[in-house]
Amino acid sequence: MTSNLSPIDTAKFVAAKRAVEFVEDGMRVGLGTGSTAAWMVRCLGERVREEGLKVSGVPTSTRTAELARQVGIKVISLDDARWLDITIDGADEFDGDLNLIKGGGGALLQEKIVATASDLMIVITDPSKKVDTLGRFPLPVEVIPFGWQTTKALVEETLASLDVLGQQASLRMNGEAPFVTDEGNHIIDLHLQRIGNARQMSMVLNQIPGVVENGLFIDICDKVVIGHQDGRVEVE
Ligand code: ABF
Repeated sequence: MTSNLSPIDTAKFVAAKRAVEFVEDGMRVGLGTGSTAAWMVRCLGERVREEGLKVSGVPTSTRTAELARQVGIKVISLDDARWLDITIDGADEFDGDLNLIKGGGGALLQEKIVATASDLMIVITDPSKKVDTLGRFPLPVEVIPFGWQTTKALVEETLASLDVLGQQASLRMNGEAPFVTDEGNHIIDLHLQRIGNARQMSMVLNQIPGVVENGLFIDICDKVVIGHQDGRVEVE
């Protein structure tokens, strides 16, 4: 599984491998989305096949569900599981308080529901995603398609009153058409540079009609496992 890995894939792989050591027999596991999380699904699948580990996985996207089935992980819905023992997922940014920006892959809604329903939420990452203050990565905001331009205008108006540096908002595209999430929604990416008060930003955004959820994960993550390109792993 790991021969000839690029340095960046080595970093993702070693973080994923370390994180799946937290999974124990019988656990219900939230399975994240993205390239780092895909390594975690493969590593967990390996434990299922080679050690006979028994787990039920709740995927956070259709792509993760497909990969989990391919590698032999039993897939169940969150409604079947109700509550999860652990979730392991990637992130786009994390700060010193383990607050996150997620959703660059477009799966933030299911990711946030699943992470919030978990006793332990572990983020796997490489060191490049650590920041002093969140906001360098564009903040994704999931909106329903109905009236999205009005919702975007309301979001822009709201930004003007918050502690941020940039204020540009753009509809995420997939080629010529708007990007569509697993729930049939669109994503507006906010180019803020620096989010002074992430908790306030998250609460204010979610009060705007038409906004379904935003990519700020505040007080949700418990641990960050950082993989390095030389194979070292740190746990924060
Ligand atoms: C998911 O995948 C997201 O929340 C985040 O946007 C993205 C990170 O992707 P990658 O691991 O490919 O950098 O975890």
